[in-house]
Amino acid sequence: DLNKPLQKTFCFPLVKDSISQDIDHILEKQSALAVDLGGTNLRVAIVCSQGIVVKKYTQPNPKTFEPRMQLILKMCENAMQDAVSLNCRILGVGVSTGGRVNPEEGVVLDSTKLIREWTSVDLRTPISDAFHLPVWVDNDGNCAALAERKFGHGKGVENFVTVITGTGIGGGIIQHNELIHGSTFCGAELGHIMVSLDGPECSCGSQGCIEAYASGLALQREAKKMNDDELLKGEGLTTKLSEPITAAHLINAARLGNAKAVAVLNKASTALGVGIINILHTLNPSLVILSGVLASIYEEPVKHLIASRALLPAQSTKVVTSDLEEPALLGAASMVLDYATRR
Ligand code: ADP
Ligand code: BMX
Ligand code: MG
Ligand code: CA
Ligand code: ZN
Repeated sequence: DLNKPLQKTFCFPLVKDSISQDIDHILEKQSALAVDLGGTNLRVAIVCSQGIVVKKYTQPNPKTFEPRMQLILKMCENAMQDAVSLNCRILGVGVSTGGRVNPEEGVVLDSTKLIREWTSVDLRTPISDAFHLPVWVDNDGNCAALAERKFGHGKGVENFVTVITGTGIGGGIIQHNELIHGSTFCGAELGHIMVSLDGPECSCGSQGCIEAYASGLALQREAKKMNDDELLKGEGLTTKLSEPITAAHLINAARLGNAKAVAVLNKASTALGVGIINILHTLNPSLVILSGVLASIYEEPVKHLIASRALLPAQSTKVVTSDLEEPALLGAASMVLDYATRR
């Protein structure tokens, strides 16, 4: 019966071993090891070919080079071991990282203060030496775009951009179905679109970048200032909070009607929206995909701003929030999976 599922135990005694090996092979899931290095977190995951995160490991991204390299290798080693028992066959390693990356060489060319000691770093050689696997590396925002193209709202969309909010703001551009890296691998650094001549200092060393207004770190900076000035306290709270203050505190305060918190979020949304309009007027994509922890907060204000301030033909640009859980990780995996399934 051809419709019966394959059964490992059903086989002819004489050729049992070769058949069961074949079936084991069929049942093995073609998978990728994915790594994502951000301003806060270091993540490793086993991702199978359908884009499902089978297992994920998260650690704080170490502040210096040596411990960071060691932790990457250690986390990958653990994942490689787990992949065996999960019956996942790892075809290669995909690395997503903050910073300007030369993907042809697998090298991080330079990075902002968000990831220190991360300049002229060859990631391909040590990882491929350790695991005897092919390694792909690209910028995290670019990886997020690859994930949207393969698994997300970007499927079948010829021209789209994605903006991902974490500690910083990452960007990725798909033009004619392909990533844009630019002439010196500095294209699609959308977080550093400047929307004011002065404005808050950015971790890149400049001022007025959208990242300096609207990133997780920027909102945390504002939340801390408000807490110091005793302006973060909400209903029934009379003193300063002593716990570590994050962007989430600011968002919470705004939800509770704290006018100052609302004003800070409005400014952040406006900066991001104006930045995105600049992207629309440069590339004229048909779709903008927002992702990361703050995406859903920014979606409506960004749409509103486009409707009121973009040039007429750009006003039809669709803006959506990503439905992918981990775009950068999934994009890192997609570099492996796309290569492995190429004929
Ligand atoms: P990265 O890739 O930069 O390491 P993540 O995507 O893991 O970062 O996001 C971490 C950032 O998001 C931190 O700046 C953190 O403060 C912020 N963050 C985490 N959870 C929340 C939340 N619930 N609301 C707002 N910000 C958050
Ligand atoms: C910074 C920059 C970008 C990155 C973005 C998002 C570095 C180290 N990072 O703008 O390359 O895409 O942050 O990164 O130069 P994340 O930390 O928010 O994930
Ligand atoms: Mg990130
Ligand atoms: Ca980018
Ligand atoms: Zn900047």
